[in-house]
Amino acid sequence: MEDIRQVAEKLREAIRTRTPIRQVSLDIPNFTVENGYSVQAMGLEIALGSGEKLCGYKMGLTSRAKQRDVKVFEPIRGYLLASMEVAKGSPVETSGRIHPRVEPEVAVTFKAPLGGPNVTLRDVIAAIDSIVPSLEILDSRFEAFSFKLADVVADNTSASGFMLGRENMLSKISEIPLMGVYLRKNGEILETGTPAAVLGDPLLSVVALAKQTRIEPGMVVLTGGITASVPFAKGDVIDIVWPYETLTFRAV
Ligand code: OOG
Ligand code: MG
Repeated sequence: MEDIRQVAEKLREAIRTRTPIRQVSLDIPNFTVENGYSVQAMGLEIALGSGEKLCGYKMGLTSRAKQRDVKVFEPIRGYLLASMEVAKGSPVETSGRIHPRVEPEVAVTFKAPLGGPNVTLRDVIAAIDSIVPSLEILDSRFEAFSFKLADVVADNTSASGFMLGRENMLSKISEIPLMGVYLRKNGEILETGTPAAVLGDPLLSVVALAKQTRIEPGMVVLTGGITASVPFAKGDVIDIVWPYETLTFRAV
């Protein structure tokens, strides 16, 4: 489809100008999920061409809570750029974003390459460097944060930012699915959840990803939101509280 580059450039322009666009599927009625992944790949190519660095991948819509959140009921994958990372404790910029949201996730970093159609949970565990609490910042480039499956895939799964904790939970690997997490906005608890919400175990999300994509040593993978995402605006303070670490930021 010759519109692929055009759609990718429109999405990039939406990020640059902080102006939401119409859902692609409204204007291209036969826009498929496969077309969405082609747009996503083109977007990555354009980003790399302008000096951005790929630092990992993300899975999305891997929990029922998230699927209900955006009314799309299938897991999706996207990519992470180094420029998306916000250092732990740093403020999160709202000025470059359209309608940001935040969600708690489990993140995994890798010390060995991983990938292939027969990857197992055992292979994933052998390749892991660390498992850390994290949060993802989403910012759909579509009007009203509203999209179909193919649209959100094209839009790199709404990826906009992420923050990693420092507390490696690898030694507690079997406890992770039942480790509680809650999200506070300005002191008020808005969401609570457990990582088991993500496919029973967030590491199964990595298995699914590794079957589709090669993960390189040093990369980070976000396994998918555990709860629904929470919108935030300038001045808000967000805390994501885990048993071993709290991630906090102020939106500026
Ligand atoms: C789509 C991205 C989903 C997750 O963790 O489920 C996602 C969205 O909610 O805009 O990142
Ligand atoms: Mg997410």
